[in-house]
Amino acid sequence: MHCRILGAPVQDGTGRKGCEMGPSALRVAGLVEALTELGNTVEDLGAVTPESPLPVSHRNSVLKALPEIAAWTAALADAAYQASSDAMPIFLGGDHSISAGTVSGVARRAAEIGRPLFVLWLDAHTDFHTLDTTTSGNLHGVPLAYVAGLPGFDGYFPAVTSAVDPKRICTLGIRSVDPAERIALKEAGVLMYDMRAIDEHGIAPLLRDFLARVIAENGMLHVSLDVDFLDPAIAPAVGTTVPGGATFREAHLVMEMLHDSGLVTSLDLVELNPFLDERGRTATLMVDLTASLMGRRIMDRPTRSY
Ligand code: DIR
Ligand code: MN
Ligand code: MN
Ligand code: MN
Repeated sequence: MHCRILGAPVQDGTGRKGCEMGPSALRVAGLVEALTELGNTVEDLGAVTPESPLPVSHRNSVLKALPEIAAWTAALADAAYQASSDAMPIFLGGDHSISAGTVSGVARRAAEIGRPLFVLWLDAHTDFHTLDTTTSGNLHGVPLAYVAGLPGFDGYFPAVTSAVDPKRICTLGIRSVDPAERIALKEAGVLMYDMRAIDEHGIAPLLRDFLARVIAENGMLHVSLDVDFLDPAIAPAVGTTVPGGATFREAHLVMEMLHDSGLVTSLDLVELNPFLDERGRTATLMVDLTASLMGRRIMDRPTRSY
């Protein structure tokens, strides 16, 4: 696989500073080396440069850094579209607001190729607010609603040229949903597997069902991995920890199944705040999970195993 690494040092989408160090920490933790060892070719394109923020005001007065995040979204959408021409882009956040740009860019690419884009959202949160419904004002809470084409972003964020069909979105690991998101998710028909579903059924059958749908439609698959998908006990370096997250083995199993499926065409690694880390352990875990997604395994398996 040919991988293109793009840094997106964005931190204005959260209420707290530190995510701008995310790309550096992932590089220091050995991301490029891990990918190369697995036989991939890696092109590190460095950091994307945001467009100039244009002043805007919005009726929702709690919104934070709207011009800045809009400018990043425009630049990242362009960069993602370019980088996905003939390679697998890996986007290093930065907070989760970067996915407004990364996913809309790869969605434009998928539409051009003529294949449907599916999105696997690995997160404690659903990030399905609109600019009107967010009560925290943190724009890392809106990217999934934006790429799904929900109304209210027009005139603030770049126009979405190819929205992702909400029915092709699977959120997994969910354990924090705000009231307005709950309503919007249901209305849109987003597939939601919360922690209870994982506890009751196991994570493998849930993911297997979703991957079967991607295969059935010959889809492309974007994976967006938020650090807080993981349990805070193993991944403390994130501003919005929620107890009861995915275990080390559940997370690796997801990554190994994704690798075996051969379906993943782009990846976000987001919300890492190295300032909150214990000697880089969360960055190292994120790199190890990426390695599992890109083919690192304990033993070879006799059969197709997802
Ligand atoms: C909450 C928390 N739903 C909000 N969101 C996120 O602020 O909108 N935390 N994404 O990581
Ligand atoms: Mn542009
Ligand atoms: Mn998120
Ligand atoms: Mn989250």
